[in-house]
Amino acid sequence: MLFSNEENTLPIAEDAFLLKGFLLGNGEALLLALNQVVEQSPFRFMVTPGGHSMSVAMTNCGPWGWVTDGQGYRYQMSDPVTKEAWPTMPAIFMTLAQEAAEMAGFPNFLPDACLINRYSIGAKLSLHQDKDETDFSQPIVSFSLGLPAIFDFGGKTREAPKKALLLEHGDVVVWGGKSRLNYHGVRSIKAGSHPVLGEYRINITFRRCQ
Ligand code: MD3
Ligand code: FE
Repeated sequence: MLFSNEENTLPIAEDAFLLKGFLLGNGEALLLALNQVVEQSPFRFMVTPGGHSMSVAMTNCGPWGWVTDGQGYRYQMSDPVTKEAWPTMPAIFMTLAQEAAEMAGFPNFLPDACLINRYSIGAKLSLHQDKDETDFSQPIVSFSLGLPAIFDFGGKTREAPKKALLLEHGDVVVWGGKSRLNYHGVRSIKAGSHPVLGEYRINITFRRCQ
């Protein structure tokens, strides 16, 4: 049975929910689909507009992909490495993202972008806001797989107090409405090994960017 009760839907903040273990049972199918995406558009270390190489390796699937380079942060329809369209979003990604969004109170989520982040041990994502999208009424859905991470969930300003959240293999978070522009970041991944993903954490985020 696909997990469908409410006792694992944990409120984090206004309009933000942690769906604990939501992906368990679909792990293998998700990883198979992920491998097909990565075969077509491999993980790469993008460069920030300031010239720093990110510690998180990234790729995308779906119509639009998030990229950063010397020109800035943006969504684009072609992969700058392959010069081709991004791989199609696997049906299992779309289905699970929509089910999760619906559980969190966003019944009409239709993502057009899917960013895949790969963290090796020591990789981190500094505190930031997600604001390269056009419609902030749409939520962001995030899948966590592999090694655990401590996620810092902040407020509307960089200085606002932060709540630390443990994100583990199989967890999904849905962020929308009043939480959509909150600052957030991922602390440096601790050494460890996951039975399926080894020394990696994978995070897959679904967004409506256009
Ligand atoms: C909270 N990724 O790719 S997504 C990102 O674990 C990113 O790789 C994180 O932040 C990761 O931009 C976690 C969780 C997330 C996404 C959007 C948010 C949290 C958010 C927007 C508002 C508040
Ligand atoms: Fe983010």
